[in-house]
Amino acid sequence: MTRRSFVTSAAATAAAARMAQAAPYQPAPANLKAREWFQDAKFGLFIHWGVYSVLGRGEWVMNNEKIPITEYETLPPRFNPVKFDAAAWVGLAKAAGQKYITITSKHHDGFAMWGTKQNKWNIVDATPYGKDVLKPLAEECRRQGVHLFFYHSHLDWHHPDYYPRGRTGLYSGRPESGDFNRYLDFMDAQLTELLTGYGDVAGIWFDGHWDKKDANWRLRQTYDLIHKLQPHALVGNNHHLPPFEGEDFQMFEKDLPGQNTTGFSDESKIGALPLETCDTINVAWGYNSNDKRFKSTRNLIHYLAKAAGNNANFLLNIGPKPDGTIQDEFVTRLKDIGSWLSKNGESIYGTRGGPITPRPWGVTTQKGRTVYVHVLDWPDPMLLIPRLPKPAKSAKTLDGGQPVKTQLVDGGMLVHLPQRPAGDWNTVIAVETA
Ligand code: H79
Repeated sequence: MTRRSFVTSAAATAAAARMAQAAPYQPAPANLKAREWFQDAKFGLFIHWGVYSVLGRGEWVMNNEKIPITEYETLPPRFNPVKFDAAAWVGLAKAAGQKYITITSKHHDGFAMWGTKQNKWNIVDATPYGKDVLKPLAEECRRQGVHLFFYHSHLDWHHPDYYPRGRTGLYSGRPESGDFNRYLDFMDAQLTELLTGYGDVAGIWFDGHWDKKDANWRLRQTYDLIHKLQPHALVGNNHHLPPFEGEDFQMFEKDLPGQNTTGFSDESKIGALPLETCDTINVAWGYNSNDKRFKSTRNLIHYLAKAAGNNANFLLNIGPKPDGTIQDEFVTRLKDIGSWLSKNGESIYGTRGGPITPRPWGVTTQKGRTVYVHVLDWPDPMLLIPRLPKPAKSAKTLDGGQPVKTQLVDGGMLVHLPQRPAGDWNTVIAVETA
């Protein structure tokens, strides 16, 4: 081979490799519109529900307690959620002021909460309940005007073709063999069912990629399939990494964008896509009967405001009980947040992060010419904030409409705060600017 022909063939190989790479993802107009809707919606209900709920020790119980598949398979016969009421669940989300629901279609245990035709490891074939729960939920969401996302685990502790295995699910007792591409075909077939049998799906929320960070997940192929079936569907992936090509939003788990209190958000640099952060009301995602560490309503409202002030949505989780009911501690908190939103929602819905970046005392959001100052933690009657980009014309409290005096001073703008009742959740000052 001459030198020249070597160079030519190397260049040809490189060109072929480039051709083989997927073209840059071009979101459809419907997808771009859905992203705007998503950012305006701001607040969603996360639901972790599966056969693990029976044990009441969270959704990681199979992995954490090293339960082999043979034993774990005794759970579906005990899962009979006769009190499941889709209308009540969607009604609760609405009462909380939530605009969308993201529910586990399949968590890491691989169990499908709908009547998948791809295997028998699903609610229709393996439980005494024998009914698809995603279908009535999808119908009820449509009826009540709530958008529906599916949380879908990449990781699977039950499927024999999830092989080679990753960092988790190592005690399931599966044979040490399997065909990962066949597993991915299975997953794409399941996703096709979800995207063709349940009406409009707002998006797919992936999780578990981190189990095998370096595997070839064929992400782009799966993302393209989703966008082909429903162009508006928003794809997000909780891989704790910066967004990959083909994704439509970026999420953070138990951390505000840019924070890393969990220890696994360090590589999730904030990208250009719409943002979402998710968190729990107590600690666990799936039902955990011993978990009494409930966050206060105040804390949750603050988190919602902080998410909005960081230009992100808040997806707040509940883990319903195995009988289909939702524990009171969750219901009361959700309703209290809804009551705060009924008076202060203007400072959350349809807003974007405000002109003043998040501060120890609180955050700002904005919509049009209005800047919303969320006073989360400030005991004194005066608050000094940086000058706004445009001069303030007037200011008032959002709840009650009490006029609020603002005053330009050296070093910023003084806000004369109204008297706030003890235990006040979040006093919002709406500042009209020129
Ligand atoms: O569905 C909920 C949880 O079950 C799931 N995501 C939320 C939305 C979740 N899975 N794992 N985690 C949450 C915690 C993640 C821990 C990790 Fe790791 C640290 C992943 C990678 C580093 C655990 C430890 C898995 C591998 C090492």
